[in-house]
Amino acid sequence: MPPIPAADLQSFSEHLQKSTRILALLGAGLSASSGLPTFRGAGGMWRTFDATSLATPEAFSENPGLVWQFYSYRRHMALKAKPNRAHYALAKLAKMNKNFITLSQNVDGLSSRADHPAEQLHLLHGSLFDFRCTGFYCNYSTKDDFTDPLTPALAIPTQGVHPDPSTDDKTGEEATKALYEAMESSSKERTPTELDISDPFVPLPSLQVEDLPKCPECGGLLRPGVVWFGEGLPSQTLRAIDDWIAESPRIDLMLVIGTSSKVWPAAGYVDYAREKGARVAVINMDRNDAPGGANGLDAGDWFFEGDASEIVPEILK
Ligand code: BV8
Ligand code: ZN
Repeated sequence: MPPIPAADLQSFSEHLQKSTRILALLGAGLSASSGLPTFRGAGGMWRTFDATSLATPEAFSENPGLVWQFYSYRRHMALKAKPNRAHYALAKLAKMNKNFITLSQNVDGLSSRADHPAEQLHLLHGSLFDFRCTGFYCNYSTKDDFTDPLTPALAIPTQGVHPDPSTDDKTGEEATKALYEAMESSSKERTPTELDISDPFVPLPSLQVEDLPKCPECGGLLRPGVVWFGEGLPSQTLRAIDDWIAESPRIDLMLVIGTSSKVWPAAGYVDYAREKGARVAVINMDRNDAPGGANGLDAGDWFFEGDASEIVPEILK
């Protein structure tokens, strides 16, 4: 990574010291160095599917088995991943400054696992580890369920052998375990974006609803507790953020880290911050993905080019 220009680092650090009200918007690029593929980079494909086409209520109602395999794969990947230095640096800043809040688009749970204070971390798009019941009259939901696999049929790899849940036949489990170990060892050599632990050319078994996670209260089908495209963001989260913004006429600094700023309404928070006087610091591998594009930054803003896991700890120290 090229060194951060000293003048930028200095002017940013001076402003950071003077800032109290700070807002951060996090995207998938923050977790890239933890080995989790981003949405729109090479990793934005899962098997032969475009990830964004599976993150919709329509995809789930059409083929819940396929969508659950997609989310089970991402849960598995997120559980294997570890928070990186940027997650920890942001958590440390939050502990030092109660007036610093973080809006994360990420559902991977890594900021929480870096001990980011929960009351200062707003998950705009939910979490891979939360569930909701799809039963019309049922309000069952659960948080922070890290079981993997959720059901035997969702064991990874999802093709080939998987234990027959209706019998106590252990051979399936042994074979899956062996496959798992073989896959684990092979995955070490592969870079994160290529890491697709289920071979895209082996058709996935079509899972029936009975293979999928069920509601313990009404027996209905559970869904991942994430916000799909076309769904509203959690109103309680939006209200908490609006209250923080309304608390004061000022926002001193906004950090925009590892996001293509293409998804709304998340991307819109930069405008709110600017309206309240914030200077904006963008950390991204690609200047074109700065809010408003390569020429979208104001005179007092910063663009730090490179890997968030290296830059964020550097500029926040
Ligand atoms: C809604 C959960 C209305 C699921 C996700 C205007 C206003 C409101 C809505 C819209 C609007 N215009 C369009 C819409 C519709 C839509 C939308 O935004 N579409 C886009 C594609 C145009 N928005 C919605 O549907 C939202 N809902 O508004 O509904 C409504 C209101 C009330 C009632 C009913 C309905 C819901 C959007 C939420 C969708 N769910 N995730 C899941 O994860 O499976 S979004 C998904 O994209 C992820 O959360 C992801 O985080 C997010 C954003 O992507 P990024 O994080 O930015 O990731 P990306 O890959 O794009 O970019 C990575 C970046 O990192 C790149 O810039 C790259 O250069 C950089 N990078 C890579 N490596 C590194 C790095 N940077 C630093 N270091 C590195 N190492
Ligand atoms: Zn239910």
